[in-house]
Amino acid sequence: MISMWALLASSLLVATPSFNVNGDARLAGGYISHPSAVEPAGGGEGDKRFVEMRVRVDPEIHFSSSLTLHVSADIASNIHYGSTGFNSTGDSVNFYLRRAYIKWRTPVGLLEIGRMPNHWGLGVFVNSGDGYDTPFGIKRYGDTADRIVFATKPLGPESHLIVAIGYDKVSEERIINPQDDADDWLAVLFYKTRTVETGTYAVVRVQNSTRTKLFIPDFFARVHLPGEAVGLNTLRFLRFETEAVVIMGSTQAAPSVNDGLIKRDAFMVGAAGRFSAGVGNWEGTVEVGFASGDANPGGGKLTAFTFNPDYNVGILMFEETLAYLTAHTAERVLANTASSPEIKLFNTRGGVTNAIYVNPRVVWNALSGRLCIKGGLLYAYAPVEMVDPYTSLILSGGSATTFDGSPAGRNYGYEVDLAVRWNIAKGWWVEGEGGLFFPGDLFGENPEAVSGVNFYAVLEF
Ligand SMILES: [Ca+2]
Ligand SMILES: [Ca+2]
Repeated sequence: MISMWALLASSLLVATPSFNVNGDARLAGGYISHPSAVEPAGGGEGDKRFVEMRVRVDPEIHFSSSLTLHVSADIASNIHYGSTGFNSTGDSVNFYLRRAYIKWRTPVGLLEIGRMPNHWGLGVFVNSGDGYDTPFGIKRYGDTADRIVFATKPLGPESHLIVAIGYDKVSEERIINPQDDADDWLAVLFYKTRTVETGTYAVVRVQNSTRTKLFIPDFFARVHLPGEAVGLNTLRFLRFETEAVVIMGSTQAAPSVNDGLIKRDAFMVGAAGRFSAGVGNWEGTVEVGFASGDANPGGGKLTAFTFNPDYNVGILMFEETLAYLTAHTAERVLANTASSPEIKLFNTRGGVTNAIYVNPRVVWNALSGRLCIKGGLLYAYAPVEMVDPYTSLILSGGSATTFDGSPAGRNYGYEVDLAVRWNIAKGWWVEGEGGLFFPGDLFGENPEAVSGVNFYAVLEF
């Protein structure tokens, strides 16, 4: 231990620190129609319009070639008008220090300590919220962990296998009581070459105050093959990516309506897979995904998995409509009964839950990459009936009903999306996107179509 501190001290003293800043400034806005048919029992709030702005700076201080301090702060994050779509995260802040952590490259591995981004695989379970790589929409949340983690290559610095172990204090994750910290113990096994990345991130989560003990293994794989590798010169690349996560164990930090605090078993499954191919200026992707549901959302076993809200699928179905309806439900259940505060977990914040979906997409790049046009189709069906805890447990005394009080259904319906991006200069772009969503019986009786448009102006530096 003493030699470790001596090493740290020497790496601090050898060189003069250098400094660089990354970050972005963005303006986003949108309009979403809110027809009366897609409306929670008790009435909705009409059409949504919003304009929001954010400036984020991510400075890095390099004390030496092996020791870096990473900081991330939002210096302005404001809603000018309205709320952020149906999916209301309407907090306005002037300065918020999101992250600060050190990365120390020791002779035996990489040590990271502090408040750092939490991300794994495709971001289905934990998602840093960084960057602009979602097919539609932008990321608004971002996971952060108070963590100490050590990563090393046990088979030598030239080998492909990475092993990491770590410890987190978590406070903003789902499936814990948000009023208290939980402990996460994590282990990662990762194998990486130029064409293949694969690994498993496994978490053991403990929260004594809520008798929570969960085991969460999360598998990820990505295979990226250049066209020549498969003997097809017209093909630019072929790519396959997948993530699959299971949450199992038991907890008392569970949404409950009129049941009091009891410990529940949990078994939840989420998975996504994408197959992509690039030919000339075209890129095609077929994405499929699965999130388990819970036909008894206020009690019994915990079985609903909700994707991370920064894993965007489409523009309207999950991102806006389901987010809006589930947020309303959580608020109303809390206002009307002595239910546990974890009923808030019913609010998806835009994440995919209780769904099997198919999302084929196509991207066309023109004018040497200046113009980018994206199109997508989204169809989803629920593995179990979508039961709304407010209408079913409070208004209709236990019969399985959906958001408007009609019998619970399983068809999400389908959505058509289109986006046009103009790349003005490197890291500087504007984009407009629009969607048309034809909801199925999962949302109620004969729901009308929902339409929406968003625009983004982003400057990354
Ligand atoms: Ca249940
Ligand atoms: Ca989202």
